[in-house]
Amino acid sequence: MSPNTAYVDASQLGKSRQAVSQILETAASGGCGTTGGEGKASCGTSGGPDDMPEEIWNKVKNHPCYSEEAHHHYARMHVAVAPACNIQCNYCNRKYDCSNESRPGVVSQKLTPEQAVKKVVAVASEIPQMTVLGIAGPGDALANPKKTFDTFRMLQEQAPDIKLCLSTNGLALPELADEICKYNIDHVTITINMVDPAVGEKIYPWIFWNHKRVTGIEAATILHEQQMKGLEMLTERGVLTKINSVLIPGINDEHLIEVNREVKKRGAFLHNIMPLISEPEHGTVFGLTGQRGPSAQELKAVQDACMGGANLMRHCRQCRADAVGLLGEDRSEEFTLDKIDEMEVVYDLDKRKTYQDKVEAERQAQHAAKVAALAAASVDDGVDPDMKVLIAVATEGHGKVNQHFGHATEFQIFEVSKAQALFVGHRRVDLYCQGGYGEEETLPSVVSAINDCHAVLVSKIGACPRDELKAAGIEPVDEYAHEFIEKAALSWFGGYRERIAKGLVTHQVRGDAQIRQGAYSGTAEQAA
Ligand code: CLF
Ligand code: SF4
Repeated sequence: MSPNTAYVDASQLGKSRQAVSQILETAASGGCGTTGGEGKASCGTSGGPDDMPEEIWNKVKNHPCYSEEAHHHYARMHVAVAPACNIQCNYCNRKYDCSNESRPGVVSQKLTPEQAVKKVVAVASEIPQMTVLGIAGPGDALANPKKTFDTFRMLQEQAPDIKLCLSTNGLALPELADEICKYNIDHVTITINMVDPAVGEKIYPWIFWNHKRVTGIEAATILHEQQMKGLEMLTERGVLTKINSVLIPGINDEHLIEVNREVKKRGAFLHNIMPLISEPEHGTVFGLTGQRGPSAQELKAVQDACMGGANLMRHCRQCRADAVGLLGEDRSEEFTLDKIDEMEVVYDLDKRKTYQDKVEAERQAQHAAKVAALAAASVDDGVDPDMKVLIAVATEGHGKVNQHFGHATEFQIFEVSKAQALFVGHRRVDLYCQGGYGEEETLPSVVSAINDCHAVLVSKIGACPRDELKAAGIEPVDEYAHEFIEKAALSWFGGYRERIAKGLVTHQVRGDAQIRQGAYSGTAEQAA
């Protein structure tokens, strides 16, 4: 077995390689990556105050989903006040959380608006960097308008510094666009998987419209028209919109390039292309009919093909409808209703502001370190100037390499070149360290999740995983412990290039990696 393909299911990767080349061909022959569209070129979500008007910067700078940089430092929470839905998606099983905006397989504690507000205030007093409240299911926020808007209205009165955010499939959006503005909801996510009803028909078996169930192409056409109209109305009203699209190989993979172009035309601020989750045990139509999700490189190929179109979000964690904490961590179990009842809740606006000022200083230090590292990387070293590699990073937040290999339940993936250290995604993994000893059986799945990376940056790593990673062709690196991620990644890359220049290593292109579904998460395990 070649180190570059170790642990990856070959039949799966055969399909994915073909798909990746096809996607790249589509993009090269006129996809949004090459033709652009209206407005400025994509800068991803790593944009800073110099890339956008001040008013927009103020809306996104501490929203962990709308700013990639912010997601290392600021947290969000969801409250599950919206159980009903007005459509059916083939990737959703109503017994589970919304697969668009939540990790499936985890049942939420549904809340009344009053309970929800109490919970938000409790979380905000414990987690001062929690800046955003989202309503993202477990059904559709706008199919439950009274509960959704009551929650936002009451929260605004009690905690005016928290940003309000909602997620919807868009069917009821045009009728509620003005209501959204009334409550100062600055951020709305619309899940748009198609702009062609013929594609939509394969994703949505029915919608509930004008008090009756509508199916087939008619259902997909109505949904499409409502989504486009809703997006345009929000743009006209100055609400920032993010489009979530679920990438379903063979159904809408290449089509998402057109979706990107169309939503950009209508003013979408961000486009978040997420992998389909279709484990058979979730009982979804796609799960039961064997529809596979994309590989890591297929997902990246579609995202790359959309560069130049609507700005891309690549740091989504497909979180559950009652998630609490930084993206990628989940503290919802600390804030169940019975625990909140026992907490002493003090909502101190000044304390929150002081803490957030500290976070902002840390974030600026991270940004400055990145700028300095990029300047150092620009020196000509005689190695291919266009070379790019992927690097996996173990982090607990604060933008630093600060997690032990064995404690990671996900790795952040950065694409590093002389010109940038760009966050391009994350990979969930099974926890390797099981209370003091390494779980050898999980190592192959970890390697498989980061198999397309050249190195993994960690704060510490044991001898056994170190050897296994090396055998798979992935370099374990612990010399940048507690340094800022981009600086560490660029420094490692500089050293790697130096070794190539000296003939100590030969650069090899890596293989594909698997997107791990249903990997360990404390909450999911407890709920099971
Ligand atoms: Fe929640 Fe969504 Fe608002 Fe974020 S999530 S409603 S925009 S506050 Fe974020 Fe979670 Fe991805 Fe959603 S990581 S699933 S994109
Ligand atoms: Fe499920 Fe969300 Fe689709 Fe409704 S919109 S069917 S809750 S995934």
